[in-house]
Amino acid sequence: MEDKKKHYLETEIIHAGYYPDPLTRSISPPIYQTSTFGFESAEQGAALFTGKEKGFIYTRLGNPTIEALEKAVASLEKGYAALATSSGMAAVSTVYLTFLEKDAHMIGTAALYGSSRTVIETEFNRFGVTSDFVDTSNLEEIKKRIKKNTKLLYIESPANPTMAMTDIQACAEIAKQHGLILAVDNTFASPVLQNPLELGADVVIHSVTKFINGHTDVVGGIIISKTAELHQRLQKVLRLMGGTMDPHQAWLVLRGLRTLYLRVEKAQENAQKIANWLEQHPKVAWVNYPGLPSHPQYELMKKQMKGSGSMISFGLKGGYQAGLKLINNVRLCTLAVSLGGIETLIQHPASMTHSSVPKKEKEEAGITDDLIRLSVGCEAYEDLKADLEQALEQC
Ligand code: LCS
Repeated sequence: MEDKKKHYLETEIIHAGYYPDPLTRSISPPIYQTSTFGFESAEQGAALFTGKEKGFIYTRLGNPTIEALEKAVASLEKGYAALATSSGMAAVSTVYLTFLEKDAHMIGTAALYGSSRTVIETEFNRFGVTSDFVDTSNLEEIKKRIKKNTKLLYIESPANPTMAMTDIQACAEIAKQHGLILAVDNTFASPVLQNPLELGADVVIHSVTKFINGHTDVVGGIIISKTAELHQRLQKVLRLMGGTMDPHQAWLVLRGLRTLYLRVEKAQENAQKIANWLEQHPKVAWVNYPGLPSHPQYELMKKQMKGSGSMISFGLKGGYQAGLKLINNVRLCTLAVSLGGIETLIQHPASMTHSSVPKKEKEEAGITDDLIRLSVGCEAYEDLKADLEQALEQC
């Protein structure tokens, strides 16, 4: 039986979306590794397809293991329902395909994850979609760009990799006034630190590759909708386009999810200490971390987030060349893209995660050549600090 009582978030993360298996009472949900489900009769098959009867048909259309993950994340994000996808980009593209149409216009955060921007500018543009990627921290920039054909306001907060934040509640008001869908990529915060649907967003997406899975061993995504109507529109597109998740992938993500609270808490504690230390370091020119009072939106972080997370971007006084030396000399931190795992990763966005964005647009978005991005993991702070210190000595 599902326990309907409201629990603390730590408890919810461990139990959400799981009903003990009725056959065996197994604690871990079974992996229904099947592409299809048999029908009891021709009549039942037809009833399942029309929706008169509820049940599973074919894994692209739904699967119990995938559904367990979807229910868990929908509950953590306080949404109506969720749709798990094969990658974070499948979640992003499904949102674009659902809410944009031929000749539609969208407004997005300039410092989006590189591919979330590039797919609009180089693929959706082939169907007449136009876009303005602006500094969404500045609400006037958004208001200025709204046109008759604007359909979607798509924001990332904190943004990858600048850590710039956007006022989600204020964006929800703008979206409501102009009849736009507000979609928020909540990957950097995770559902532990921020719930955009509660702040008025319509749709939330995550690359579950990052914090939700947390173990750097799965690629996946998820879309959470505020209402049944939005969920059904997204579900129709996802099922037709086929970017659905696989049951084994869903099981791994669900396993990772159960420790999300512990991981976010530990990584955030490390990140705050590292950001404080880096800010004082003589070789460091600047640090962008929402938990530092020097962050331009420190007050906004306190208003809309429950914590400042574990992503940091910073630049060295020696600029680009010094940054490359730093990332080439770390030993415990790993030079790799991706983020939100238990291990600390470091990378250079301008030449790696955001290399698909043209240089001029990158600079306008604050993705400068000296910017180094650090995804702080769950190791001992002292070990991380010692590693960064020895690498900084060589810069
Ligand atoms: N949204 C955000 C904020 C991301 O950071 C990423 C990937 C995606 C969506 C796409 O998710 P995926 O398809 O990769 O699961 N970000 C990456 C990054 O910063 N480094 O490597 C991938």
